[in-house]
Amino acid sequence: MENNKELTFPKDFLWGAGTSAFQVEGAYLEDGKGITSADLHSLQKSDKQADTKVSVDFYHKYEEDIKLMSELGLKSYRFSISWARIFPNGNDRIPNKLGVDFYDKIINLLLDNNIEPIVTLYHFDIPQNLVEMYNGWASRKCIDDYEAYAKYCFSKYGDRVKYWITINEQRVLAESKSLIGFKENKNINWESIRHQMNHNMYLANAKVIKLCHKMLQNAKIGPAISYLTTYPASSKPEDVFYAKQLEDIWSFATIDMYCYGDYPSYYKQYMKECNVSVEYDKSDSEILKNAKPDFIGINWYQTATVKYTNVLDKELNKNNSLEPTTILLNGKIKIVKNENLNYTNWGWPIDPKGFRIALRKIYERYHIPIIITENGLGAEDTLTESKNIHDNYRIEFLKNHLINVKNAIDDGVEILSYNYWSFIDILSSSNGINKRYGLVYVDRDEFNEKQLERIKKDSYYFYKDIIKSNGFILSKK
Ligand code: BGP
Repeated sequence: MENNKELTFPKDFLWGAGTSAFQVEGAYLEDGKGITSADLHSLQKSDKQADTKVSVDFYHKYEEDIKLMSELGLKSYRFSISWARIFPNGNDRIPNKLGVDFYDKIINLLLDNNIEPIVTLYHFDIPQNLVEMYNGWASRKCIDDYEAYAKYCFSKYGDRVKYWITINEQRVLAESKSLIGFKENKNINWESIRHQMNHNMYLANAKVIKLCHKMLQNAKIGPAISYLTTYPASSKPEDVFYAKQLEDIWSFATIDMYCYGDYPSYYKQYMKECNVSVEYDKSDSEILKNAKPDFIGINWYQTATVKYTNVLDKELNKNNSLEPTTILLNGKIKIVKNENLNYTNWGWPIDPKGFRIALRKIYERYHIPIIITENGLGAEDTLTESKNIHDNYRIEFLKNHLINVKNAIDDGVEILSYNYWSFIDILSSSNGINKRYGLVYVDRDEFNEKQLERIKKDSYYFYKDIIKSNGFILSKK
């Protein structure tokens, strides 16, 4: 481990943890909530893994869970509001009171426990009715409905919520038909419409940032992106170029659009290569250029090692992890194993030094504050007879990644908050409950909910000590 200088973090650093509505709440149709694309995405796999019907039932257990957050000493909790709890059909004239009250209680309880709410407005779960009505983000109507939803949330919770996240990982959404909500239609080509959906989400993000700045002078708002940092498989120029190209196309083009309000030329070139284009006019350009995020939310898990192959095989590997053999960028590249790194049993490399590289790259390119909105380890945990979880692997992950967060801060990167993913075991977007991320274990398995008992893992106690010492104990490890 690198020699650790003083590891005390900035005094007002927000030590946090995160979840998202569809992955933690359950009660998927309770108290008036409408069904969402994320519900359907999860219900499609109900025969293989847990789904959003119950998940870990935060909807009924939030008081117990927020008490656990308080005991942990959290300074922030990143969670999402489910659009369909507020407006069950996505664009109802009257909000759903029981849904509105639920988030009111969450926010009040967090603040009573000195925990800063960091609220994501949209985390993969568009109300399905909007997909049925106009194919969701394929239509510009979705921009208006999302803006109306955001305006309601700002008016209702803006007196207490200071940190807002517009959209979680829109580029990832625009690659997943089932998560984004898309109705197959023989007249619509997915490859081209998904770029238009992404464009409409850029417009929605910009309009809601502008609205937030107008309505809530003291709030900070920004998007959260999935940032896959890349390495070239060798010093061969084509490996180096395509490692850059993947990072640019998948991550920097998105942040370029958020921060500068236009597609960078390399992205326009890429769209030409893909024979796709997006319809946008002068008014779009003005909207996009006039909305600047106050921070960038970074969801960071791994690095990818990129090899130029130029094979035409577009076979993406099946279980949605970037394991070797993943072919991307129109068959030009392959993600290969990095012999210098260990891997999780879901094929994700563990690369804490890569985290420091990632944070430096983002900050030195955009020079705006960062909130780490997600960083964590999905693993199969074992509950012992004496009801303990000795997750030393997660403690190692947390320790080494936080040391590199501090190194990045010492390098000059402005980081406002670190939100470990996830506070409590949640539904993985792709792999059910057994891909456990939580600091708190939930005693259920894929098909048997049991009592959903909450059990603190060893990593919970480790993180608690880190928070208590404001990171100082990391230098003693
Ligand atoms: C991010 C999502 C999170 C979470 C995380 C882990 O893309 O924002 O919601 O799902 O990935 O990925 P997974 O759940 O597939 O293990």
